[in-house]
Amino acid sequence: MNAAQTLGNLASLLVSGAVQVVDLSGPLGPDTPLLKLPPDFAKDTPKIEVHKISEYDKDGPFWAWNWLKIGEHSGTHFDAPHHWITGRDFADGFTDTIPVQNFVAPLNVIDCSAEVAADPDFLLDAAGVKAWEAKHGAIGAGEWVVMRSDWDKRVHDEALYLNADANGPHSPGPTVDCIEYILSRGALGWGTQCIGTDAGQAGGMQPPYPAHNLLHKANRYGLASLANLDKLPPKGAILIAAPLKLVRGTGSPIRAMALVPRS
Ligand code: 23J
Ligand code: MN
Repeated sequence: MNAAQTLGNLASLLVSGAVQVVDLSGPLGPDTPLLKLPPDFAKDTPKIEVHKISEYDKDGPFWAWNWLKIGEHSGTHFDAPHHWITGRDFADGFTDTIPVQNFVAPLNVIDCSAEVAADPDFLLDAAGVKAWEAKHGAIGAGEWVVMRSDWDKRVHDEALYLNADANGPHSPGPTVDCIEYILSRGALGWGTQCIGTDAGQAGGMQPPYPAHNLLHKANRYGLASLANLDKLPPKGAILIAAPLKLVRGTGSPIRAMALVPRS
């Protein structure tokens, strides 16, 4: 089947509802949980602010609109290569220069929800990814790999979502060899349902924050705070995840969504 026919079929399937669109973004507003870095780094992303300009009143009798104060790395968001020092030199590593073809791609969903329920510091390693591939099929070049942890069920409560104690945050993520392995398969990027692409304890890994370090060194991308991965098949979905075209942006909130066959 040629591309035009296939796209035409997809159009029909979207209109009929045989292909459904699943919302993979969490709510974005003043209550959205935000990353808190260790105290040696004083600056964090400020809370989101929504400022009303008018709402059918003296400042705008017929119109409602707001202005926003919002960090690039807030809520469900995209990490661009320039976010990390290892990715600093890619001309196409900013939100406005990444080729848009990369914003629509096949999605592999690795379900770690049972492991994470038993241990919030659970780490997915390369052996775990290979075991998943043996069951569900190989991860192909140009495809996203995301870790399902069901951590989005905590997002209504920042303390529950960050899950920090005196030893720092406790949330799941990838090992160094996990990221090395998916990059060796040609993955487009790595996503999680937690505040960042790395595990809560990843500052102590070698290299520190390996998802950030290795993905962006390879000019690849990250996704954080994804929602509703429990509504997706392990393989077969198509992810649409596009950052705002922020000039020299290092990341951006996204409305992430997946195309899935109706079950
Ligand atoms: C800055 C420093 C460390 C981390 C992060 C940002 C993120 O997780 C992020 O949002 O990219 S770990
Ligand atoms: Mn980020």
